[in-house]
Amino acid sequence: MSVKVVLGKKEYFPGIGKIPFEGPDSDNPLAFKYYDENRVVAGKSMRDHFRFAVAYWHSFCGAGSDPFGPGTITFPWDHGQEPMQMARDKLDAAFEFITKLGIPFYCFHDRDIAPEGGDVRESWKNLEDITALAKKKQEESGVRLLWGTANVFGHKRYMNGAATNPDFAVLTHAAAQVKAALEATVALGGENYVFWGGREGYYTLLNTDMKREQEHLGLFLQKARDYGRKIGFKGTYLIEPKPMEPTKHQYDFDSATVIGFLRQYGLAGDFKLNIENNHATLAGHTFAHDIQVAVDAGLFGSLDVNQGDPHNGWDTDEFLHNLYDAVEIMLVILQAGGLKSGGMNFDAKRRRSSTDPEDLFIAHISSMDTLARGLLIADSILTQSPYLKMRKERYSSYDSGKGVAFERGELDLEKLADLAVKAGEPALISGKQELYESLINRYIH
Ligand code: XLS
Ligand code: NI
Ligand code: NI
Repeated sequence: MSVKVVLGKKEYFPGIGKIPFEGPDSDNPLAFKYYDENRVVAGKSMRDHFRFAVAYWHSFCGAGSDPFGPGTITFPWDHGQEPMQMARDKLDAAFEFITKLGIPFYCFHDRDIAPEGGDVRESWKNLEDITALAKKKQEESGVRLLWGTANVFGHKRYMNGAATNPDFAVLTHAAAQVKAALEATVALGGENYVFWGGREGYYTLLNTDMKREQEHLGLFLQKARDYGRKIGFKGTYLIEPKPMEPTKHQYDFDSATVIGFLRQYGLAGDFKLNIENNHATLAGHTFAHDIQVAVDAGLFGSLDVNQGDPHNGWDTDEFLHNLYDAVEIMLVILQAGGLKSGGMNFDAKRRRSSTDPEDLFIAHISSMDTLARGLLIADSILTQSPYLKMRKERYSSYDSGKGVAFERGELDLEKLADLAVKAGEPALISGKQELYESLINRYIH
């Protein structure tokens, strides 16, 4: 791809302007069909429902390499210049992309935006310098930081983990990175700060003291939380569950596991969950399930939207394009009262063979449209269909008589058993799964 220079300013995506909303009848791949940022649905604009964010690492760093071959995508901001110059060019390109797409937020790891230096101090300086530039870019464009994080899994020193590394010296380097990433997040007004486990987990129990490693993780997160609060971070800390990859057994396995961990270490007041579709499915759950688990615990924070391939078990990080998934999650999110300080971050990459610059736009547009359609359909199901009534009806035996007394905790086991003796065998009540499924499908049109 070529770079255009207009009035001394480089344009990294020439020929592509601001992405317009053209409606469902449009054939233009570079226009929104359903995502109309100002359209109000269920009392909120679409912009506010989704709080979409671009993931810096996939969109501007990952050039498509896989275990079988190197990258395929040529980034015009990467032509062998020295690392800090490349970071500055990449920042320009990123803000051009985000602004043209009309997405309100972005997310990054420290190493996505600024290169690792020769030692801790140089790495800090690099991040500080780029943070100052990013701040200007945010002010000029109105784009905001949904969350920052530290990449404490890529460098070889983290091969046995970061906060759970058996070597204390490695843990201190993770602390140095998290400290600086928290400072960058605060400087940029980040609304959340994410901890994804990275290599916090194990490959074999033979060489692993799991209890000790998890205690270290709990302590590390407490210290990180305290430092963030000390420097003025008022946002939400988020843990992102994932069951496996890179380690065989990641400690932050799924929503339920992380909720237990947060409560055990006294973190539940400051931390919530950042849930990712492809991680939930790797854990054997649906995206909707893991979101609902977090909602029910009062710990639903934010989402990494993507999807896996239903026919294999890999973390393929595809752009979410499955409408059924979108409807299912929007049903859960709408009933939960929507996203608060969280958002929907596109933790997704275009396929290795999608090498045209416009493919990065199309990938985001397609996913935003899928989710916008999911919102419209879910809203109709909730407001126009008998869905909620049907589900409530299933539990109506607890809404009167002895059922109410049970829910109030007034019936002991003996009294409950007496009721069974008196009433005899209950009539079978159908769960009606197929009826629910047909109802959802009727609204997908
Ligand atoms: C990797 C994770 C990662 C986090 C941020 O699987 O999804 O990208 O979102 O560290
Ligand atoms: Ni992921
Ligand atoms: Ni993620």
